[in-house]
Amino acid sequence: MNRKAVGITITQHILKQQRENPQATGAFTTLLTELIVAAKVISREVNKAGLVDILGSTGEINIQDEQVQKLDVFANRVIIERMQHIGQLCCMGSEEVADLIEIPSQYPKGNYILLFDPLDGSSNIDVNVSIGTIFSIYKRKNEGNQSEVLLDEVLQPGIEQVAAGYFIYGSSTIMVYTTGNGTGVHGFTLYPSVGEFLLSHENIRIPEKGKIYSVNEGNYQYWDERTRALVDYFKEKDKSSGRPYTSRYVGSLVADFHRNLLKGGIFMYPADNKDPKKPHGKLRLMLEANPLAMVVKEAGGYASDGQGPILEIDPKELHQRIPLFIGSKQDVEFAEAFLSGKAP
Ligand code: P6P
Repeated sequence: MNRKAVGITITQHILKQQRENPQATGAFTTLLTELIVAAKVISREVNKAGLVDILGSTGEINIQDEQVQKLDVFANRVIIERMQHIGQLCCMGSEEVADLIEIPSQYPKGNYILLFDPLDGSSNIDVNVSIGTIFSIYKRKNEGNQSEVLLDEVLQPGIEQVAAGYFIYGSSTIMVYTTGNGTGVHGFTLYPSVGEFLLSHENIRIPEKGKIYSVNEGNYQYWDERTRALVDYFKEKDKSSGRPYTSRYVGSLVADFHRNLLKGGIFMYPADNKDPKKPHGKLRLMLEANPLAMVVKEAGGYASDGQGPILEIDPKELHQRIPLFIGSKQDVEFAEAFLSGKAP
């Protein structure tokens, strides 16, 4: 019986990209490989969360003013503890930690900056909805500098990312990432029996135009008039433009984004006046919008804050929030034109 070959592992894929990059030193390969180990550990805990006392919240409130889930804390700790000793990072930034995370002095420093949301969508853990880890990798501006990293070295526009992607812990665990510059977007599915991520979605391209809109319509009363009109537009009946679109909203960014990346459509988290502390919406520029904007751009899509490209925004704070319109290029460009008054 001819046994099916295992297929291309993520390690083989990363090493192939390293060989194709003359400047590569192997540092990035080491970084991504260790991050993948952290994701495997998180995936194992997420998938057995219902069986052990790791469900529910810790009773604390995090920097985002949100209930901290036990798995959030676990995922954050796994990534920090695994990544801090590999000698490739000069600092880290986490959605769960207010300030930059320094590399302890006993470990060598590197030139990469790792920003991450350890477990996005964690409020869905207890109801078995897909959740995810989002990551964004930058290079330190003055490479080789062993001095402490200053925040303004980290606050780079998304266009400067050297890599970005996410892990989605759902019916299966999938890793999607890109290193930009035309290298494409690739998806790898974790085979627990092999313990490896195997190439399952080679060169993902998002449809130019979709039929899905994703937004929390419960916030309708908190949006401005233009935003309400935009969402109403996607619900109007007009065969020539394929409307009404289908509404799909999981309430877990990685799940909503991943579905639209594969099927096409637009995800929106507009600014709202629901919480005066969050006038620019709920999602974070550095830790959610930028990495997903890099992925979607490399897959042929687009990401906007409603006025212009997410990737060109000059960040002011590590936890800065931003309105997000992301997905199929035609749909997001239309939304941006509509919101900035340049379309009907
Ligand atoms: P809302 C989950 O808490 C999250 O950060 C994202 O994963 C998700 O897209 C968004 O918030 C959902 O927010 O206000 O619709 O519940």
